[in-house]
Amino acid sequence: SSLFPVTINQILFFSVPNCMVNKCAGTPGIPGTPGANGLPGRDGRDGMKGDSGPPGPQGPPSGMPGLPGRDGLPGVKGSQGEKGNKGERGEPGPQGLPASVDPELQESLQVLKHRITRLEGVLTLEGKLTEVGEKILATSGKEVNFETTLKACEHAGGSIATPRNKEENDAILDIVKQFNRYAYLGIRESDVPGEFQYLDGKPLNYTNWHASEPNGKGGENCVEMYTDGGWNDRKCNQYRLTICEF
Ligand SMILES: *[C@@H]1O[C@H](CO)[C@@H](O)[C@H](O)[C@H]1NC(C)=O
Ligand SMILES: [Ca+2]
Repeated sequence: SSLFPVTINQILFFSVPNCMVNKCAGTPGIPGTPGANGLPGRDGRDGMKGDSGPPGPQGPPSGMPGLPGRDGLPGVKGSQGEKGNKGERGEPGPQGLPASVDPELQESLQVLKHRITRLEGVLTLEGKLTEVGEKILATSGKEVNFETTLKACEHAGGSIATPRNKEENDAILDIVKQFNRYAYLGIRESDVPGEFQYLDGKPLNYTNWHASEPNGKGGENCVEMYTDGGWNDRKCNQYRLTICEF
């Protein structure tokens, strides 16, 4: 803005003709002093938009809460809970066929029978099992007293061998001979000396006493089988071959 007055002066100085009037000779005058500064000019056009500034500080937590964020990743599986109470009994199922006409059941029975027959064959072959009528006889091969024999047979789910006829006596005898050991029988002296009975107190309907036996007269309360199949009354504390019936 300071150029403007100078330019005006120069224009005035040089544009005034030296000889426009009658007398035009003489020396040019000294240029005048620069005029005072003019008024400020008008504002220029707006400049280019500047870059955005840094984010401002976080405001006070007074605003409304924002919308909930998205669900996070699923967590680790928890441990198993406690067992619940037993539920109520359900409705009965449809009625099945009678066992006698159920083909599946009959088939299973045949398979079982066949298996058991073969197992019995194996055990019989090894001398571990003797079948006589409805009974199965077996020995542990151990010699123990009468009380222990009773317990051992009961523990195995059977009872001490008790011959109720000649056939059963012979079957027990087979085992006695095989081990060449006497065996106690399931027979005991009753309260009447010299009178023997089964362990359930019922009277004997078969006996095979050896000659001159029983002779204990109340002093021999148990009965053992000799290796010829004959019976002898004997004290109960002897060690005899354990033979059970099932
Ligand atoms: C004795 O009775 C039983 C049944 O209690 C029977 O199995 C057995 O064969 C009978 N003995 C004799 C010799 O009749
Ligand atoms: Ca005797």
